[in-house]
Amino acid sequence: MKHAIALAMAAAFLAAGCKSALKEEAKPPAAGAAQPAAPAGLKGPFQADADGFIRNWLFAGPFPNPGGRPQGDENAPTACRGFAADLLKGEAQYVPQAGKEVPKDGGGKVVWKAIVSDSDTVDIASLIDSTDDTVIYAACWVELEKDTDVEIRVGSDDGNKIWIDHKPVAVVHEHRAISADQDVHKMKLTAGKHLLMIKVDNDWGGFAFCVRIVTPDGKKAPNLKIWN
Ligand SMILES: [Ca+2]
Repeated sequence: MKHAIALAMAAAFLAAGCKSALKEEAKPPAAGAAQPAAPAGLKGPFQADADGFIRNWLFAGPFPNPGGRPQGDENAPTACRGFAADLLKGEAQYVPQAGKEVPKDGGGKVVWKAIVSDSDTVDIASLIDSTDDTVIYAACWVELEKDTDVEIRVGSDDGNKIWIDHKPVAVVHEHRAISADQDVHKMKLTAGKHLLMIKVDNDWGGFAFCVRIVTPDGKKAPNLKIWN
């Protein structure tokens, strides 16, 4: 069955003064959808924090993201070519792993590494030297003991794309400051490990993301374990 793509543009963001906003929400994966096999050697299990925020991640970046919004003109169209490009040469099928190398176009490479954030929000700017016009990937394995209705709640500065078990969940191409729960993705996750991958882009200034996994009442998902 084809996934319905919902496009929510303009009005809310224009009202909020954010002139370049695009949100696309894909239908979330159904319960029982195929889960990719977790590679051997994952580290964990780690606990999400008390509010369900994930602090243990695999991280790869920075990659170039040229063509962002020209400074001083918030109505200008954005290009953000790194955000648009598939820098992993197969994002939707990609299985990240600590130590895995990603060749960069034009030479050089980025190596996936395990990181731990000391707060709810992963401050990407503290992890890399070059933050303007760049994009990064982060990923982890989320394990649940039993089938659970969850909300994956995301915040990002600036935009993000997110995949669960290789399936696109949302594309949020906004230039914005971060706050918790900016995007809420409702889905049922089956028992076992699920691969969560997020791509975050930055035009300029702050560069950060946060992801938490909660039940529909906003409480940390029960028996949630994180692997990287
Ligand atoms: Ca920013």
